[in-house]
Amino acid sequence: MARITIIGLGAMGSALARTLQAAGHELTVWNRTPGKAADLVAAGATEAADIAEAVAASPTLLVCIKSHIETAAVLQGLDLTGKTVMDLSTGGAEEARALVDQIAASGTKDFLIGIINAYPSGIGNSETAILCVASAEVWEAQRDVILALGGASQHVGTDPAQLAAIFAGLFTARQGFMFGMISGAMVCKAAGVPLDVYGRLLPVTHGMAGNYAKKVADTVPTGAYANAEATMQVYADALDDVLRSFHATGTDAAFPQLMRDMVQAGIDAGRTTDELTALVEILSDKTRP
Ligand code: FVH
Repeated sequence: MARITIIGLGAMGSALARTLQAAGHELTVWNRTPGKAADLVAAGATEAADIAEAVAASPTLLVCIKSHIETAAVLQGLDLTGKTVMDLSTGGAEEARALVDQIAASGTKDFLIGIINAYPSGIGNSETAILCVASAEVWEAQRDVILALGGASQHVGTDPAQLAAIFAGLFTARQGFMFGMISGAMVCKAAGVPLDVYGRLLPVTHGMAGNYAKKVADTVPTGAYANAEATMQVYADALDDVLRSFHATGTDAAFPQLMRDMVQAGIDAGRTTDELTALVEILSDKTRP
């Protein structure tokens, strides 16, 4: 079992700490505001008096606070020689790179930066995924710790800036579903559809959306957009129908209108018979008028 210092005992940091403690690791914990460590200490963890003591206590530091910016501020000026620094706080590409540069200047190139795809209640579950960038060596060394926190966790590369893009890509995909459900509930509510009926029907459409991940994987990497099962024009027509329903019920149509505007770019580019996924190519084209 490993000696690990957990820095940050908010909702997520506490869940990480509880899970690693239950897995038998020897924990030192620190939180900026005192008073959040009582249960962990009662179960055997040591509470550090300050950040310097917390860093000195273990070879592995696991930080989960507000963002990479606060992580950099907390670790500023500390000697990190011989340490592995794992930051599971969120942040953008620039901040992730700046953090890695700062900890390298503080004595260690051994970093792991991870994105937690779960709420605190999901920590320790087999289906929870923490997506990590780290060197192959650091991933191998820390893999068991990360897998204890999320059984579906993966090593996705070595560049901290790319992790921020992966987060942006996955978060956007997920939020598209969530905001879609919210917009969908609005149009149904305005039309008098019982919302328990709408709620029960959502899995029907989510099945199709889930399968779309395969369509993206089959077409985007290769550019095989021809022979579409449902063409760009089909989506344009369907979205026109959807917009008519939103307008007829006086429902805010901003979300379906955004999708319709994106499809229009494909139509304007003359790609009416291509798969919708061709929009990745069309909308990424910086020379597009
Ligand atoms: N909670 C969730 O569902 C999401 C799931 C996905 C990943 N996020 C990220 O996890 C990081 C921590 O989030 P959290 O849920 O633990 O957040 P809080 O409960 O609000 O606790 C915040 C902790 O951060 C500490 N903190 C804030 N600013 C500083 C600072 N300048 N210096 C040191 N520590 C700081 C705060 O300390 P305190 O206010 O108790 O003194 C808490 O420990 C986050 O990146 C999410 O995006 C969670």
